[in-house]
Amino acid sequence: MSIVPFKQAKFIKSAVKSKDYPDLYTEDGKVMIEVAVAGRSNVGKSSLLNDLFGTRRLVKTSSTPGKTQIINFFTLDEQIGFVDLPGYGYAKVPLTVRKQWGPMVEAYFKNRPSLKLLLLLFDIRRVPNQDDLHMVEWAHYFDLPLILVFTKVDKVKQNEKAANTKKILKAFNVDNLHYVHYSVTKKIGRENLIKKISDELEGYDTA
Ligand SMILES: Nc1nc2c(ncn2[C@@H]2O[C@H](COP(=O)(O)OP(=O)(O)OP(=O)(O)O)[C@@H](O)[C@H]2O)c(=O)[nH]1
Ligand SMILES: [Mg+2]
Repeated sequence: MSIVPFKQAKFIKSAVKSKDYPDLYTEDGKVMIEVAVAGRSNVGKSSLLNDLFGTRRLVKTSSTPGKTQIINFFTLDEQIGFVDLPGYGYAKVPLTVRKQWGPMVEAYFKNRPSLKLLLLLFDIRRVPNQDDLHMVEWAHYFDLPLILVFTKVDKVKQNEKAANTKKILKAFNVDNLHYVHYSVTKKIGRENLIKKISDELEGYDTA
């Protein structure tokens, strides 16, 4: 069972600095719990959010990596906040913007007590790099539960999917890492991810 219907998503605002983050409350006045989506540039963060929300263009996607450079806040069913974090690791993004990324994301983790879950997206065809490992370390440092989402699984064959999964989990070197395989194009993983998110957030006072 899902804790919310996953039906009605809204874009709230974009922000860089913590003073500009929105104060999000549920209808009955409780602080909304929040889920953030992180991962390398072009991994499919914005596409996954649209897929989860059942929207096509609410979250802006692009075939040009580095599209999302700011923190974008959404609400789902007036109950859960969702955040599309800017992707990391794209060399063609201007240096000034890349320099801003670390402090921006770190400040978000630090200054957002309502943040209760991180979805870390990872392309099933890649191997984790320093930035990816750093992201996992941050989640641990900030005591943030983490779900690893393998994206674009439509791009690999079944046996490759299994082999890559094993290899990537080993590289992340974290015990009991929850993970889900996902494909927006082939419609794989949505139900499973919703279930995992719901399980993770169930203890919090939402609905
Ligand atoms: N084949 C395939 N392509 C996908 C999938 N998900 C996303 N893509 C494509 O990957 C590209 C990047 O998707 P985005 O959702 O914009 O990626 P992002 O992580 O938000 O990128 P930044 O905002 O630049 O960090 C787009 O061309 C998408 O159509 C998937 O499941 N399968
Ligand atoms: Mg994006």
